[in-house]
Amino acid sequence: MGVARLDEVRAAFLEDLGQAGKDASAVEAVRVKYAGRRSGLLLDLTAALRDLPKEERRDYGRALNDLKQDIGKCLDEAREASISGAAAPQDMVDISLPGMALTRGAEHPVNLVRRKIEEIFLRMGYDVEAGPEIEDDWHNFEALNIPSDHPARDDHDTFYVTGDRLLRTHTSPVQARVMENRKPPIRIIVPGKVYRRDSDLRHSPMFHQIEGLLVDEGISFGNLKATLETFLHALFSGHGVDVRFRPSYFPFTEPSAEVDITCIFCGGSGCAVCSRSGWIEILGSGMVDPRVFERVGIDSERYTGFAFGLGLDRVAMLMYGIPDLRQLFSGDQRLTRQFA
Ligand code: 2U9
Repeated sequence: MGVARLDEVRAAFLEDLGQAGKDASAVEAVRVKYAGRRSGLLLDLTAALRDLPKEERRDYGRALNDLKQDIGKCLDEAREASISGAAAPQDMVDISLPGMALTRGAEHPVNLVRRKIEEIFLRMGYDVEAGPEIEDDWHNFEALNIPSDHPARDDHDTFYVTGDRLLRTHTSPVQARVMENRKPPIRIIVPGKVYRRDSDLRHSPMFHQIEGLLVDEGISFGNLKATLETFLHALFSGHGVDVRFRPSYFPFTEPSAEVDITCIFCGGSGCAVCSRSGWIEILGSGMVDPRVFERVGIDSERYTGFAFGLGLDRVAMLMYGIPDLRQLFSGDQRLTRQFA
């Protein structure tokens, strides 16, 4: 016994550890043999301290502490090397396994509806236009004859960015911009995202609209009716819907009309979807108010026009029988795959 014995143990330990290499279980066995809490060799060496003559104890104790520290350090290093070296099971790549399949996505129902509508209007000679989602007060409200005390302009209803910048609350500012920059005849539809501070079962702070505008000489409410009837018959072609117009009010159109179709679920006899009325509201529309023409620099004596708007999300829900608006924005492929 004595310091010489410690040197022997140090040599044996290094020999054993060298043998264990990067094999994690062999390193663990070496740990148990030397530093095991119940029967490790270091315990015996510590117990031996008591039997030594007093004059040897100091040197022995110091050497023993050094040995303990060295063994601990070597074991830690060996353990780390064995984990990264031999690769833990979860890190192993079995290159013989088949690869991970990429799932095929499907077009979102809102985009399916948007494209159906675009195709119908493209056939009628309309262009598809787009514009900024961050708008200024003029194009979103002022140009459209929306008065300064209108609730839509309130902080509660509109997301303001800075100063007079805001997230557009409808796609109408795109039509205003087109009219500022182009002479009639104008025939456009404008699909896009719009933003309102509204969130519940039927409202989402971001939703999708498509609006249309036709401006030319001699355009009448008769042209509005014929265009929207043609459009709705094409969109709901399998359902043979009837179309009706009800008087309404919008700041940017005069006269204005809401447009209903016979319920596509009950055919007009009345059900839960149409609240037993037999009709489903589908569009807003009207003749462009002359004040709007004047604001965007179009001669309202010479030109007349009509405009309309509808919510794409609502139409997608109706057309595909989606009961909850939030499913449209869930990012869940189980929804989209159903309509592929
Ligand atoms: C200009 C002039 C007139 C666009 C119109 C509607 C009627 C309408 C709603 C339908 C459901 C919005 O998504 S919704 O909440 N829209 O009822 N929109 S007329 O009229 C315009 C647009 C631009 C320059």
